[in-house]
Amino acid sequence: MREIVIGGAQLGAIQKADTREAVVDRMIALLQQAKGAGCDLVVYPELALTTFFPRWYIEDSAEVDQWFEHEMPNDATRPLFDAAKAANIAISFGYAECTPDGHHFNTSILTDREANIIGKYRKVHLPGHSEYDTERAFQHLEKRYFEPGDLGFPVWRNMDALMGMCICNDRRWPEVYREMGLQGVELVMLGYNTPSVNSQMSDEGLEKRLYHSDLSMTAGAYQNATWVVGVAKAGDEDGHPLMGGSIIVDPNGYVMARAETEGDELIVHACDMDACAFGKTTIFDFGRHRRIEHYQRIGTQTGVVLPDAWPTS
Ligand code: CDT
Repeated sequence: MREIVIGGAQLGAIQKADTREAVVDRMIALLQQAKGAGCDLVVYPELALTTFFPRWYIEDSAEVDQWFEHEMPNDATRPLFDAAKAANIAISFGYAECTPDGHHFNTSILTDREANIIGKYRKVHLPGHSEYDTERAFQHLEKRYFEPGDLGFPVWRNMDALMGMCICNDRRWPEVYREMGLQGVELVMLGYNTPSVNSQMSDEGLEKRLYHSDLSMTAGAYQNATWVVGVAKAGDEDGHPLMGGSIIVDPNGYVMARAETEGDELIVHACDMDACAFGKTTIFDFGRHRRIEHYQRIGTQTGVVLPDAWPTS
């Protein structure tokens, strides 16, 4: 048995005016709770250090820059790294990254139990739009503030397991899990900021949005025989509600732990990485069963190409 006790550290709302330091204090409080619960690894949400700023249309690049981190760790986040090292707990969290040469990514990092960063992922599927959209009830400007990730979907060896990351909207795309599944992934960690309402369909209920989130993660887990840990930033951020629904999913697609609130909340499960082996060596033994000669479109075609026109009779 290769057991990793995993904590999903859901964060409640972060207001525009909240400082990084105040958020890091909340993250450390969850880390201490996780230590008490025996956790080996704690997963925090997407853009964990700030409000979900892509809802705001900003033209001034200096104003945009305030949401980005130029190094990691930095002065604001070092106390979290120090606390994680002292607790001997590996962590993963998301933040807005500005690289030394000025590129902007929606990024997640993964550490080992000594707080060394051993993995970095940059969000590939950026939802939303890049210009102000008058048709929407609120803005979702990820395509304005970020470039698509340039690192693919790597999988790292950490804590005697094979670990990968993705971020929020990525969780809805089966290609993401399969890219990692093809590297033998046993644990996919992801954070999200998902608005509780659909900016383009006001009558869509929260229940449906939670279902789609669950559906995506449970299917990804089952079809790749991997654990999936999905962690929300939730709650009302300056009048804009984000849904909760953080879950830990086992390699059969069952939800083993689920957040009950939309606030700061820790969910915990003891995850046996060896539980991935059965699915990976039977129904989803990729080496024996995949038929890549029939999958050409997946790697070469982005949008839909319809078959030939209907026959005319
Ligand atoms: N952060 C993020 O990726 N959120 C998206 C909302 C999409 S609506 C434009 C999500 O898929 O949850």
